[in-house]
Amino acid sequence: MPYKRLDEKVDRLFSVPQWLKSIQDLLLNQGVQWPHAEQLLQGLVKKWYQSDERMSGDEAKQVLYDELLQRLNAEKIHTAHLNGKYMMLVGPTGVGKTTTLAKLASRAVLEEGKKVAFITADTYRIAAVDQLKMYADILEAPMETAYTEQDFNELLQRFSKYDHVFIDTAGRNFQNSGYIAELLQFLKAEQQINMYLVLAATAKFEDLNRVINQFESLHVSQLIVTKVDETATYGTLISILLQHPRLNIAYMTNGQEVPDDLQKAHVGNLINHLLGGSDGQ
Ligand SMILES: Nc1nc2c(ncn2[C@@H]2O[C@H](COP(=O)(O)OP(=O)(O)OP(=O)(O)O)[C@@H](O)[C@H]2O)c(=O)[nH]1
Ligand SMILES: [Mg+2]
Repeated sequence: MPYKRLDEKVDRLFSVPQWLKSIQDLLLNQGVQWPHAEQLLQGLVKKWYQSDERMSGDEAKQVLYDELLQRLNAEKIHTAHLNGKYMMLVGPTGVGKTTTLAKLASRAVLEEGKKVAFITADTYRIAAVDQLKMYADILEAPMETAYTEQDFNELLQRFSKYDHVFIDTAGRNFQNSGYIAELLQFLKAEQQINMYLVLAATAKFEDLNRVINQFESLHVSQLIVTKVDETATYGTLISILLQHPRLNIAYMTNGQEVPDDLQKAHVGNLINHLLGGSDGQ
């Protein structure tokens, strides 16, 4: 009967595939922000219609995987090579800047036989200088403290023959606007300094977003994401990358051990973790 068929059609128009709700829950529970989740789900529903409503839940996850892989193109998350001479780590308090600096330097020395030096601009806490000095001593690398902009410039010169110079900074409350002004002073140095913004994977989306916006004037494009071992949710990170297309993740760290807990960041793995799969695809 034509009327019945029309009814069925209307029903179908307003029905959604059963897996949609569970994928929605998965994305939201993983911390993907609603606007991003909504966009991704709309894309899936469109593909479902195009498949004559035959797409299964597993197929939908594969479509989502491919979509995210394309949007977070492989260059977004890669293991950076230490090609710059001067590397400076900045970011909020306690995220793991000093520990990560030690990991990067140790890898450069132990795996590549590079000559490294350290500068710390963290004169805020006495313990901070000692912490970096301990790693420098283990690596038999020089470490100096920069108290002023002039010190800093002199140290850059002094270490100019080294393969890599790792520069540690004091973590500050990112809402303190003086902090950014202080960092800008360092960037006035003649040498090209590669700045990395260090963020913890455990932080909330709104806070990460605020930190990134706060650092906008420094034109940082490289992120280091720490404490990946302390979270089981990756959606926040995915949303951050979708929200800020200019940002790359250069490194990820997954523990306190120096130098072991420096992770190869791979976009496929990150998406697999998000979708609840295992490593690789
Ligand atoms: N679980 C875990 N802990 C980490 C990781 N990276 C660093 N930490 C720990 O986080 C704490 C703070 O690390 P620091 O390297 O001192 O952090 P920071 O950013 O230099 O801190 P401030 O200089 O005070 O701003 C230490 O207990 C580290 O061992 C990580 O990837 N996973
Ligand atoms: Mg520190």
